[in-house]
Amino acid sequence: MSSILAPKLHFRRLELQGGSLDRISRRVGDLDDIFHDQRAYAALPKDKLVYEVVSSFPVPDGTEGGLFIGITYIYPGKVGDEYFMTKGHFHKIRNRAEVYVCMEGEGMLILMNEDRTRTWAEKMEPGSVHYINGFTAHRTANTGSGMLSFGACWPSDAGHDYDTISEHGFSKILVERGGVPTLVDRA
Ligand code: PAN
Ligand code: ZN
Repeated sequence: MSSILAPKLHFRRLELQGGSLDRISRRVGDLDDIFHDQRAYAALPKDKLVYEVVSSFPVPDGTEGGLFIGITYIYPGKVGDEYFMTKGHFHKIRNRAEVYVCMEGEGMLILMNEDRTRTWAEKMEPGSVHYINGFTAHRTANTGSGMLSFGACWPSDAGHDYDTISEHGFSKILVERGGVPTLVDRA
């Protein structure tokens, strides 16, 4: 007789439970090359939390055909007029897609094609589901006054390419203009 296990990912409880979980905290000091306003960035305490990621890896990293599951929690805040956001990445294996499901808060999923000619955004709200095509860089920004939490599911062989984004950035940034999140060309 097989036992019935409680789900490890629970959207309504906003948590992953049990098993071996990987936890990453990203603080202001870890994000020195992503925000455009370097003066505002320098004024923030380096140990201030910007986001946390809790991930479950049911199969070894690099396994073809498996899936990883994670929850990202982004704190509310801004660096100058730019919202707190994730580093952003392409998948190392470029054609690997991903799904995000927003659980709480307000945010924007910022997407960019591989040759950087197009950057666009999708609004995230509780329950919204986002299909991220392969070959597409992705990052999320918290545009609200509370936490932004979302679940993610991606192929276990996708890998993360952060270097391309830390070197070149996205071609547009998401800033507040008159209280409204607005994508603008980088100066
Ligand atoms: C997500 C992201 C998570 C944190 O799980 O890894 O939101 O963003 P960064 O990895 O860009 O810091 C995902 O897209 N995984 O593939
Ligand atoms: Zn990803």
